[in-house]
Amino acid sequence: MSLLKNSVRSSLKLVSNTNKLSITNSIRTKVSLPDLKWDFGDLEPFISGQINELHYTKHHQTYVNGYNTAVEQHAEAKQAGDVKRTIELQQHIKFHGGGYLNHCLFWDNLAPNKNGGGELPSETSEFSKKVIEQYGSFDNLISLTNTKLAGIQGSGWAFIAKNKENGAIEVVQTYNQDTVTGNLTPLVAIDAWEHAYYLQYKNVKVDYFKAIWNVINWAEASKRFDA
Ligand code: MN3
Repeated sequence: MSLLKNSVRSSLKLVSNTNKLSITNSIRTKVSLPDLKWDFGDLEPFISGQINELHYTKHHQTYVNGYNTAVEQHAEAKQAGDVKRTIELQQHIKFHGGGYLNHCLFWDNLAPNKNGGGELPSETSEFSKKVIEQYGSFDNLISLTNTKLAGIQGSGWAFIAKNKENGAIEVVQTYNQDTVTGNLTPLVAIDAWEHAYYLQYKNVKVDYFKAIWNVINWAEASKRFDA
């Protein structure tokens, strides 16, 4: 996955500083917020500009920072031989790393109507043909995804994903910031955390799940399917 080009390759140099060990970032690459391909207000009326701005500048930034910090602390704990702390920090890496990746996918999964958001992919595309073969229609695939989204108790995500082993399209639901890994390539990632909709949709999250398909970037999903 191209997102992983940003992933951290820790190259930590331990520097002995009298009694204290300190770690310097010699070649370490930190992850950072991706560029957005649209303006915060471009997804209105389906997702408000205020939500997008907070979601990107605050929430996604928190995962970026959390991941960078956890990776650094993890390296320190490992170096110090602190197994308990190493395990704890792996949970942080999983959570913040998942949050970082999922939101990168999410932003690219959305597009304003003026840029093709909501437009189904060409019927001749391999992606479209596979959706019709397996689900009968995009409406059915969307409906199944919305059912999975509505069933999330607490915070989580739903993904339309491609199983690389057999080429099948699957709908997968995860909790917290868990992402899809292994044989699954995410095609569409939808954020079902309250911060993704509450300012606009309040308690009626199913209206957010219905509305978001108006700005789904199916061209991006099709590109991921072909990759
Ligand atoms: Mn979110």
